[in-house]
Amino acid sequence: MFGLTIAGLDPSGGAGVLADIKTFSALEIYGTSAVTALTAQNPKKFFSFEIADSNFLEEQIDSILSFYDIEYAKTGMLYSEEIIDVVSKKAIEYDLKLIIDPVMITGSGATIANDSFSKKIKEKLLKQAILVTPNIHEAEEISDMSIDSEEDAIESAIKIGKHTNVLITGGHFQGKSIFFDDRIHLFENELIDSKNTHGTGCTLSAAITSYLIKGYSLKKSIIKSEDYVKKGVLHGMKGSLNHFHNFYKYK
Ligand code: PXL
Repeated sequence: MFGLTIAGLDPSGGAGVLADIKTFSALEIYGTSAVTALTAQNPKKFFSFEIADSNFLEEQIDSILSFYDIEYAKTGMLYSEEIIDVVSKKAIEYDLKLIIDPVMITGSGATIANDSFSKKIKEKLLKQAILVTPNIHEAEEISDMSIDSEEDAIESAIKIGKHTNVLITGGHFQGKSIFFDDRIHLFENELIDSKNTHGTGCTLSAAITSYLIKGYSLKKSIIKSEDYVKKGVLHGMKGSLNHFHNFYKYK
C-alpha cells in the first residue's frame, strides 16, 4: 500500500516530509514524496527556506504517480499560488484524494505560507480534498473569523465544512478537536504537558492518510491517528515527537 506526501523538507526530521515518511513507515505504508521546499531549521529555530521551482515539483509528482498506484496524498507546506496550482492540476490529472494540512506558521514562529495562501486553497484545493486539518489559527484564516471559544470553533468548522470535511486540531479548549463531516463530532484529547510537540500537525495528517489507505473510515482514521500522535509525544525527544515509539526498545 502506497502513500504520497507533497510537503516541505525539515532537516530535523520532526516535521515536514521526513515526519510524513516516518509516519507512513511506522503505520506500514510505503511512503513516497514530492518536495515543495527545502527548509533550514531545528525544533527550536527556523533559519530559512527555498521554494522548489514549480516545473520541477510537477516532474517529481509525475515521476511518482506515473509509476505507483496512489489514491491518497497528503499536502503540507505549499507556500505559494504557483505550487497550489501544480498540486491542484496533478490532483485532478491523477484523481488523487487529498488530505490537506494547511500549514501557515511553524511552532517556532516562522511564516511558511504567503499572504494569498488561504484564499487560494479555498478557491483551488479544498474542493479536491477529502479532509482539511487546520489548527485554530489556520481555521481562523480559512473561515475568516476569530475563534475565542469552543462555539466559535464549531462555527468555523461548519464554515470550512462548506468546502470539504474538516478537522480543527486540538491543543485548545481542553484539548478537544472538532470534526465536521455532515455533522459535528467532538473528540476529547488528553492534554499532555510536553515540549516534544514539533511535527505533531504534519504527523497527524500523515497518520490519517495512512489509516485511510489501510481502509479505515475517515472518523476511525482520525481517532486512531490522534492516539498515534499522543503516544509519539509521550515518547518524544529533543523537541519532536517520536514517530517510531512502537519500535524503540528504550522508552
Ligand atoms: O508546521 C508544520 C510544518 C510543515 N512543514 C514544514 C515545517 C513545519 C513546521 O516546522 O517545517 C516543512
